[in-house]
Amino acid sequence: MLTSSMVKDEARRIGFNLVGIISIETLRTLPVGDVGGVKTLRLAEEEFPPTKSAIVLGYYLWDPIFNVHTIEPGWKGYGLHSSDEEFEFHQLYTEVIANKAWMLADWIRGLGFEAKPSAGIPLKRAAVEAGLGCQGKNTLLISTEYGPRVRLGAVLTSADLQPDIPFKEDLCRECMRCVLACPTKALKPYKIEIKRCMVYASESPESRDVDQDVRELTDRLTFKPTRGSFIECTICQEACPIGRKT
Ligand code: B12
Ligand code: SF4
Ligand code: SF4
Repeated sequence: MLTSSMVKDEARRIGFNLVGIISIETLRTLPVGDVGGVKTLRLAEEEFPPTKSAIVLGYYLWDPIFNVHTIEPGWKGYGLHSSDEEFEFHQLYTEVIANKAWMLADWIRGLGFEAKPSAGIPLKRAAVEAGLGCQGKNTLLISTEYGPRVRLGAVLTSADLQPDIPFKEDLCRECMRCVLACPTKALKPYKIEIKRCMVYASESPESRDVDQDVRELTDRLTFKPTRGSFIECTICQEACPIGRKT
């Protein structure tokens, strides 16, 4: 037998800071499809047909270096978001989450159930449904304990687990700090103009659909530790007073 509480204990032992569970019925209600040419989000069952539950996971980003992004040689000339180009890039937080999510999936498989990590479902909405927090005015998942400074992941499983209660509160209230802090004015409350986000611009160095002012601000404000790497913008995360530790 596998219970939600056993899964949560193991996820925390592996190092996840937030854990919640949603049912297949809820997974079917999450919005999927193309997100501004950046990623195509998919239904959990498309990602992993045996899915009966998703374990939604949050990992606290306790050091800015987690946001380092490196692109393998040969990338120049290809935006990361160009749909018809092959490229190889690495983000430290993605590697850490994937590694830990595989540890949880392997543990579940060892108990006789099927399980697979997924980064392809809409993770912010999944996290709200799993009770981890609300979506803030910067559109990110805001948890009471860590604010937006968490990276999200999920493990899909054939185990039929007891789901959590969705998060209903709006933690932002009158606050507007993230919206006002964004240098490129990419944010309106609860909405983002994707092509004005400096993360999109950094990941698409050759793209012509990035406005000139956004390109200039990205070049000026994005820290590049080496020729082939950059630290993704986190200004709208850092601006948030909720869950700030330092
Ligand atoms: C595409 C994408 C991007 C794109 C587009 C961003 C976006 N907001 O969509 C770009 C490249 C710009 C981007 C940038 C960043 N990203 Co990103 N990104 C994603 C990805 C792949 C999908 C996001 C998505 O679902 N977009 C679809 C849109 C429709 O969803 P939405 O923003 O939730 O829109 C809803 C709201 O606007 C809401 N809404 C609209 N009006 C209103 C009104 C009210 C009142 C309310 C309540 C809601 C509401 O309804 C919309 C539809 O549901 C996810 C990974 C994943 N698999 O989920 C990571 C993800 C969201 N990104 C993440 C992060 C951290 C970032 C960055 C900080 C970069 C960084 N340093 O890591 C920036 C932050 C920019 C920002 N403020 O959003 C994390 C977020 C973690 C968290 N705590 O939420 C994720 C989950 C990745 C991860 N594995 O952790 N990202
Ligand atoms: S990541 Fe940076 S550029 Fe993008 S919305 Fe947040 S503050 Fe603005
Ligand atoms: S900075 Fe303020 S408005 Fe933005 S997400 Fe945090 S609490 Fe909400």
